[in-house]
Amino acid sequence: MSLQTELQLRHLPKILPDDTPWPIRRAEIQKILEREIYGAIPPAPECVHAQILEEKAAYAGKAVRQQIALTWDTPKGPFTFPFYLVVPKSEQPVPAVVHISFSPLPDNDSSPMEELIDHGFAIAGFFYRDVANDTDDGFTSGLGPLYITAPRQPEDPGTISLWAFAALRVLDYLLTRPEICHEKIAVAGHSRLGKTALWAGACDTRFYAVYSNNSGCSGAAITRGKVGENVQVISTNFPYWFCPNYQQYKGREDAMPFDQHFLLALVAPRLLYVASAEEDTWADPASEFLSAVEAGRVYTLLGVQPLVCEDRLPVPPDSYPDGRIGYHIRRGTHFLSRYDWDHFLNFLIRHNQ
Ligand code: GTR
Repeated sequence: MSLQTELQLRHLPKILPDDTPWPIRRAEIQKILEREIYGAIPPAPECVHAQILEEKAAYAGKAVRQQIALTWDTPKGPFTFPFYLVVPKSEQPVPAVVHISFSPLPDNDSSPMEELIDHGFAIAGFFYRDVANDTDDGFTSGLGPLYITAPRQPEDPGTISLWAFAALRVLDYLLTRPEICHEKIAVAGHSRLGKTALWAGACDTRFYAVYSNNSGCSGAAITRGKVGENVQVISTNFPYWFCPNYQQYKGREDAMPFDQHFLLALVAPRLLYVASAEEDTWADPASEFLSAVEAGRVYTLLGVQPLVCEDRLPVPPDSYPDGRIGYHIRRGTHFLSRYDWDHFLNFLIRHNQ
């Protein structure tokens, strides 16, 4: 079946319904996603303050690794959280990736740090639970009580917006560091943190590239016709990830005035990379891929290359790095692997204008 036929079967709402200029439509789409699914990311503080807690030469002297505490004023007092920054030694400013991470450690199963810096990238990573717990605790941890007042209102942010907010603050700080190339800071995450990376990168155009790995339902994957996880399941199991309004679409995906290709389209014309895993049927590779194809309409409108791919659903080891939307599918299960990082970083290097 051709991709156009696959997409027609999904009955998606149109990203570009009429002649509305893209900047206006873009703002509308962001508002829709704020109102209906994630809640708006809180406003930026006036400034962030950084304290370098520890600094070491690392990885055979190829890089400098720092532990940094970042602080800013919230409406209810100061908030501080730690992150690490690993910068490869270089004469020139280096590109960087903000990694929203499942681990507080720079090196872990999903972050082979020496390999990442060998690609020439600095990595700034933070542990998402240092920002807000990943439990339905009534927004009593981390940033929760500082930005959300009980009872939550229909459009109040969920934890995806709070985690994304922290990524934006790391970005604020990286923009003060002379060893970092300020025009080349990307944001990346896996699974629920892939959803978070997409939302952070969609909302903040200072990120030049956005990477979602296996982000699935309410992330990259279009919801209409999706297999595996759906809105009913995700909004029941993880209501706190989203704004309360999202609950109304349980079992009513067809009533949503959006689908997830809207989220990907907000990244246009910047670099977007979506990765799937063959056995990750909960996330649904086909729905992640079709979303990337459909978001390409906006890339084409803006005069840049969308996803460049075969006219069929992907199978491993398909890898499509040529357009400004890149995609790969690998064998195996739900995981952020070395293979995934390597493909993503090589995609950025390939598009290094
Ligand atoms: C699952 C959830 C997915 C995905 C995953 C993860 O339980 O259903 O949406 O985000 O967690 O974050 O690993």
